[in-house]
Amino acid sequence: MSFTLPQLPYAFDALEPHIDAKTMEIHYSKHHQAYTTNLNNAIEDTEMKSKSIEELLQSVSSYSPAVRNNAGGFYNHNLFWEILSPTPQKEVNGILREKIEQKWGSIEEFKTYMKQVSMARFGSGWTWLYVKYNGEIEVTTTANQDNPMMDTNLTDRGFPILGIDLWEHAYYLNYQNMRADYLDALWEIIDWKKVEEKYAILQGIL
Ligand code: MN3
Repeated sequence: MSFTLPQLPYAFDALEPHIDAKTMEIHYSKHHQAYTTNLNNAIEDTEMKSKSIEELLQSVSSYSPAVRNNAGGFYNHNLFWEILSPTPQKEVNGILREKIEQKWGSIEEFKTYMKQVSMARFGSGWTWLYVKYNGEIEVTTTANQDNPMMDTNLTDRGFPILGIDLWEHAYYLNYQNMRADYLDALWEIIDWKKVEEKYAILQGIL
């Protein structure tokens, strides 16, 4: 099958002032579209066309760098748009809250740790809250368009439930070099309801 750019679930200007309309428009209709198109081109006329995006990522070490980069870019941005909202649930609730508090002490300490990890990523990449195969939650950062599902990732594998895009294309128009300000602003539009839903689905699988 071919992969299709998903509909953005809100207008380009819906996340202002935290993410400006022009950044959203370029990020979605140029960058995300390009990952989607390039992924489809890379798998055309191959056996990869019969695989889901998750299957491609979980065996990505067998494929070309074009598949790795564009399958990652396609999947990562799908997740990113999904967990952002103009009307987010800003509080973390339920079992995910308990697990975060157990591991990092408090939601604030968790956010501080996410920021620290994100600031330490040199160049482009992502920071993830993800669920390991043993069911534990963890935070990691990956380079480029990699993510924890990829089998190139030897120590940190699992399923992402929250991803933060650290590429300059995600924030440069509004924040220039101020990655820290962008990271702080994201908590205003991250919808924990969506993250909790993803966590709950994995609870049923793992
Ligand atoms: Mn991006």
